[in-house]
Amino acid sequence: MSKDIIFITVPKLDPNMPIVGPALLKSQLRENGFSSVYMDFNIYLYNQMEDCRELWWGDEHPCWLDLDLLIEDYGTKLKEPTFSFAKDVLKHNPKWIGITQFSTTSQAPSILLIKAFKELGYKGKFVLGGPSCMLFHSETPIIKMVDHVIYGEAEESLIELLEGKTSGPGIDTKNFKQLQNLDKYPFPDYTDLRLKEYSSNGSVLYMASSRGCVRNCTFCDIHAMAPKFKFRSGKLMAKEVMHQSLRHPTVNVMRWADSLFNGAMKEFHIFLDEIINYKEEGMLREDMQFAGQCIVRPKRQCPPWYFEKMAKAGILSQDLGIESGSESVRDHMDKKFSNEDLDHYVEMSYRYKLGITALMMVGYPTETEKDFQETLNFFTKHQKHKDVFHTVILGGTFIFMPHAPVWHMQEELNIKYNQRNDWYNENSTFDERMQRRERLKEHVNELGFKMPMDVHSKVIKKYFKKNNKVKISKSYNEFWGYSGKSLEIEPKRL
Ligand code: B12
Ligand code: SF4
Repeated sequence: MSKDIIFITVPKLDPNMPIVGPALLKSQLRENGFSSVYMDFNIYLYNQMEDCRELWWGDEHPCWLDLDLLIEDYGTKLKEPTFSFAKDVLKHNPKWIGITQFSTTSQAPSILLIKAFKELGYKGKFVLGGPSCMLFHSETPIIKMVDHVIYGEAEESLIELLEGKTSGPGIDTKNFKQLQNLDKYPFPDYTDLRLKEYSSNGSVLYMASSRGCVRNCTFCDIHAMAPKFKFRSGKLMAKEVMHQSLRHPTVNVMRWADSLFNGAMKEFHIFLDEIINYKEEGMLREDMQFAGQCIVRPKRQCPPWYFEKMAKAGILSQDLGIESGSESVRDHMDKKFSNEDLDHYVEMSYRYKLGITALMMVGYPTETEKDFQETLNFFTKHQKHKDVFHTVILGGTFIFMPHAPVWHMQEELNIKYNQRNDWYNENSTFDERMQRRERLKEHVNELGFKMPMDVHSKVIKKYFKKNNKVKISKSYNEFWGYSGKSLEIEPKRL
């Protein structure tokens, strides 16, 4: 029987678990009378291309970002699995194929798939959606290959598109309507996927309980996708955990796919209380744990009992956007927490054995050498708490994201561009930022903190450094897909 739409996710995504967006859309479509299947090209390739696992190391292997590189370095290996996956999709005889653009890595593999579908004679329609569509502009190659793009949340607009509307909020326009009541929407449906195929062996699943963020950090573009912070009720979140746990008994970690899980404190406490109750009453497995991104809140909002309660409910890991050890850098970023707040957060997490994943950012435009030293000092100071840090993630070095507030501050930050189009000011050049990143990596390693495999400097040497075989002529910023052209249309909210 023909399906209305097949949702496809493409590399590069974490092979541990599927993303939640298409699973949410699947259940929402079913409630509105449309059939769909969720298929994951990312995990399919990951399992088929065992000898190319380096493509999944780190966050952004350059080949996923550039179609020519991808074809040059991996084309022969990709061809067979791409076509066989495309054939599996077409067995459903879909009217629509919908491909998630999760990050700028999604475009190149999506183009390969679209070409395969067309070669195999697919005559239906293509629609794209997902966070990185907000970076599209008139010259984005993939736009010309598809029928429609949904910008922003798609729960309502996708239904309108499938019903035959070809314009309206979010349909081929960055102007979209934000959802007002998240409690209205059904739980994500992952039943099309075989969770055992993921690297976590089916032990981790995502849940989405909020959209947007209570902060407005200068370097972040979350407000382009969700200008207002909206959240589900704590009771419903806890019910979702129960629901997924019954459907997928292998799952013992639920991850929030939220910008932060501690945005709505009242509902978060209700959630924690519900989970503690469920566990005490034997309704939920005792070893169910939770992880996700959260913010460092001011000390006065975080008494010891708050951490104790999180530990009791099973919070396993808190991904904390620490970014910098320098208060003045963080103040410019608008992170809104002091060194005292941060020290308290780390100490309390240590006391109650709540894991921390430290998300760091090197080379923010106001970061001087002295500020950078403070980041080194932060780790020295907390070496005694290192066991609580599950991992320290350095990310890349700072790049300007279109739609992020700092994009519009370039003049006041005295930002200039060199011949290669890499930014610099009196505080750092591209090379200095790379060196700082290396110094931080060495320092953190020497102090004994855990870090994931880090391929960043290898990538930079191979693709960007002078005197090496230079494959890329774009600037570092442009290469990751972040260009001012995305601002041709600034998202306006309806
Ligand atoms: C979880 C997460 C991750 C996880 C990814 C897990 C995985 N499996 O790979 C981790 C931590 C690894 C990660 C990494 C990165 N992430 Co991230 N991440 C998120 C986060 C917090 C949640 C995403 C999510 O699931 N949201 C919930 C669901 C419901 O929303 P959604 O995915 O947007 O889906 C909705 C719509 O987009 C749409 N939709 C989705 N799919 C489809 C498909 C079709 C056909 C249609 C029509 C619609 C549609 O409908 C859905 C329902 O409304 C978001 C921020 C956020 N709050 O959304 C950032 C976010 C997506 N990440 C972002 C970035 C930049 C990154 C990194 C590049 C960071 C870095 N520098 O290293 C890396 C790169 C990822 C990669 N390719 O490897 C940015 C993307 C910005 C942009 N404009 O593109 C975001 C928005 C955060 C931000 N503002 O900075 N990330
Ligand atoms: S706290 Fe995180 S998600 Fe929120 S604005 Fe800051 S960086 Fe973005």
